[in-house]
Amino acid sequence: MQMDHPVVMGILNVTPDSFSDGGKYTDVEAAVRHGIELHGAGADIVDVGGESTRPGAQRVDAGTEIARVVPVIERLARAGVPLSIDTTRAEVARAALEAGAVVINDVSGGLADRGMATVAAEAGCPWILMHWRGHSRRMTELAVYSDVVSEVRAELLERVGEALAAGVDPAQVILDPGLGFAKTAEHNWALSAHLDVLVGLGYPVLFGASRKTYLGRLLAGPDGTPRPVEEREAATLATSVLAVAAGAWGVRVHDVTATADALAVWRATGSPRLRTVSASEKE
Ligand code: PMM
Repeated sequence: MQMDHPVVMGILNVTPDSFSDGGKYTDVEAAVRHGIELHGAGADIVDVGGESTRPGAQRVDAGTEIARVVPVIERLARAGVPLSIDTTRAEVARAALEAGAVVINDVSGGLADRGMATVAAEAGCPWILMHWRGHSRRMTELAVYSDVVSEVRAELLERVGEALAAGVDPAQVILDPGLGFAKTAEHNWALSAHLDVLVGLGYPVLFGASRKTYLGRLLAGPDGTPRPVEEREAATLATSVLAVAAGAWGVRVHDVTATADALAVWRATGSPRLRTVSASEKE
């Protein structure tokens, strides 16, 4: 699949309980309409998910996940929309690929279901390996690092090693720092500031900050109340442009129109790249 950098991935959660768009697209018609809208607005790929990964979320079974995503994927694929399947389950990924998805987006990087590597290797499709330490229920207690950037780098490399050993083509590997997954706001900011470390691994890097809690905290009102989810778009755009300027291959976002506009500005400015300032230069 040929996709020009930077890639815009539009988010389509077919779940009743995702933190940002939960409940909006649970009926197939509404989900298909929104997927077509995202594609029309400039999404290179639409990411369909049937299980919420927000902190503390309860898991659904594979059958429920498949029943949520497959009818939507079938219809959108028929309409010519390139699709990824956001799942940690091999069984769901397989059903989604059969229904017409062309990319696996696995927030567990293959850790949650060791069968995922076989599905990805057999399909020969791109596989997004996100940094992850455990399911949503346990995410908060797992957010412990002495050096988040080097630990995320090392843990992602382990995931890549396992994927390649299972026969996955290195050209199909895409990495993702997993903002908000077993990470505090401080961890997310450190990973954003040092995205070049992950980019330097040589694999495309996807960056997914869209509307996440740490942006709400950054923009909290004087009484400490986090900025509501629907008012985090300007901050999301800033993270997306900075990530692309730091070398990210793509961004995963809710508001595709605004993202496409912001990236048009970045392109018109000559696609500038951030220069990493080393510690010695700072002193
Ligand atoms: N974040 C969420 C879900 N899936 N996939 C990737 N690759 N990267 C992410 O950061 C990511 C993801 C959670 O956010 P959502 O509830 O808005 O989908």
